[in-house]
Amino acid sequence: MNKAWWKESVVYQIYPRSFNDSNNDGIGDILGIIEKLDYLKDLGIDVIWLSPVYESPNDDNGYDISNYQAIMAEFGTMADWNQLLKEIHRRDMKLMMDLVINHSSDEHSWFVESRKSKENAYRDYYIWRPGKDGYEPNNWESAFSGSAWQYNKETDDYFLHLFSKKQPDLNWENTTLRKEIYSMITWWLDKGVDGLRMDVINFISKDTNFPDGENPEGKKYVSGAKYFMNGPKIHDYLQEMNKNVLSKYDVMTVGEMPGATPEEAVLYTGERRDELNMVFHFEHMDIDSGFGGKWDVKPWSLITLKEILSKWQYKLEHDGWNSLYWNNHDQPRVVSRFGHDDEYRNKSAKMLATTLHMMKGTPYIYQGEEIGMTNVRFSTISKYRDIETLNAYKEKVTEGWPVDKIMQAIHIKSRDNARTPMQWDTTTNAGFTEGEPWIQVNPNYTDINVKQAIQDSNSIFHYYKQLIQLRKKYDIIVYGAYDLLLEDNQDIFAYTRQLGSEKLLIISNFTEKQVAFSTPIDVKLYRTHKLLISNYEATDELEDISLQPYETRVYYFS
Ligand code: TEU
Ligand code: CA
Repeated sequence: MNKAWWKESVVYQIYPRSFNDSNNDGIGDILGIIEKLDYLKDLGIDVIWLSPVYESPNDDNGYDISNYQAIMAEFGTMADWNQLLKEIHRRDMKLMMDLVINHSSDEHSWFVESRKSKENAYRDYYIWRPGKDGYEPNNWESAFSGSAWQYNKETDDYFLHLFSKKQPDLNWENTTLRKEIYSMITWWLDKGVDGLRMDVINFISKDTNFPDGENPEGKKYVSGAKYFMNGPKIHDYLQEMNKNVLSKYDVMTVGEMPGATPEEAVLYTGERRDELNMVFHFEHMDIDSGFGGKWDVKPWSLITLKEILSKWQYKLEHDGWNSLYWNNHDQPRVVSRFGHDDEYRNKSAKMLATTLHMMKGTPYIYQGEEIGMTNVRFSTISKYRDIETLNAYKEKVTEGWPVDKIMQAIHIKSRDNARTPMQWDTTTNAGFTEGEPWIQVNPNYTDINVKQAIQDSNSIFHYYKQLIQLRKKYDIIVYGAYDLLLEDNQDIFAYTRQLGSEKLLIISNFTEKQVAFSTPIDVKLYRTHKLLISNYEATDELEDISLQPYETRVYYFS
């Protein structure tokens, strides 16, 4: 396996709106990020992934871009951004920008033109289809509820929007559009950007026949995923982008890919494929969703979680590369989801971090994860801001769900769980802003905040720091081969890593019970073994262990 800096890096995701507000207008901004760079450097971060900071009407908090080469006024200016890049580089860190090129905002000048007339020069930059018998061109549902098609009066036809109706999908079939996108990316890379995270990039190639999605239950709208996820020309487009742009720079790339399988990931990230470095898959994020989708919350099982993560580890062992994440701006907080966010918050956050960071792949930490921030439970829908949550609420009310049941699902799954302001200290609004925050702070900030975490040597923050330092010290953490142990055990997630004659053993208790663990490794085969890290007082001794609630341990053998 070839070595690469992006395989050895740890990435930290910033959601700018909620990170740090420098001018007290209630909205996080670029100067606010600069104020916190020393904090990130201290944590040991190599790369910062910045969620979109481009000009946007904020229908979907910046994932609806109206100008790819300008900075959103609420976040600052291009001069601020230049300064940010300089300050990041000065600290020997790197910057990864978010690239949202499956769709733009409907306020982008391309779309403003495109919708004017069928003869417009920009017409073909978007996906237009005539209606069928007075209805939408097909039965596809938007990710944010309702039809994926929106009627346009001026031209008496419909445009496709897989997300909100203010996010029209770009038409990648159009060569001129692709060239415009490539030159835009080149422009940013020439400014010195080090990495790109590509939003729903495996959606850019659609089946141009736009067939109806299967609809056995006779619903109004259904998923059309089969016809746009990993679509017919996706690899051609990525290889073209790589050849024309990416290959000319030393740039790290990660494609966000809902619905990608590990088999496809090998095609997207294989060493000789010349497409991307790694992908974000969603298989482990779907284990608590029923057939009804994300809001149909169901209990998850550790066996399934182990099965999924292990499958990805095995399938990408020889070719391709994994990304590792528990959290991002679209997902509930992991300590609330797969851990215990009350009595065992500290223990379970460390356990989850260990389980993930000791796997093979590039780890991503989402802001606040390193201090164990939790889900929020706003009592009324009026406190929520996320378009997906708000649309789902309306839809479920119409479908006749009781409000209690809807709110319960929102408390567990809403994207706003990840979007409450970063908790810096115990002052008003957690030190995020002195103004009125755009979304309320989680009231638990008085206990859970960065200031406290830095002072407490036993904090989740210091533990993350240690995990990152271990990765820098031991090659085996980056490059060792993964092997799952105790596959049928419902309480323990245990695995090994192997590099030459070295071995790592990772043991995590996912329950609040004590559980027995006896090591399957023949200790006598090794000269020495030692405990590298754990979240309880533990010794080097590893015969017949009784694991405490949410206990985790990593042993190193050589
Ligand atoms: O998300 C892609 C995506 O598939 C979302 O539907 C995501 O899975 C969902 O929010 C979870 O419920 C990306 C961005 O990360 C997200 O913030 C954007 O809203 C979306 O694309 C559209 O740009
Ligand atoms: Ca601000």
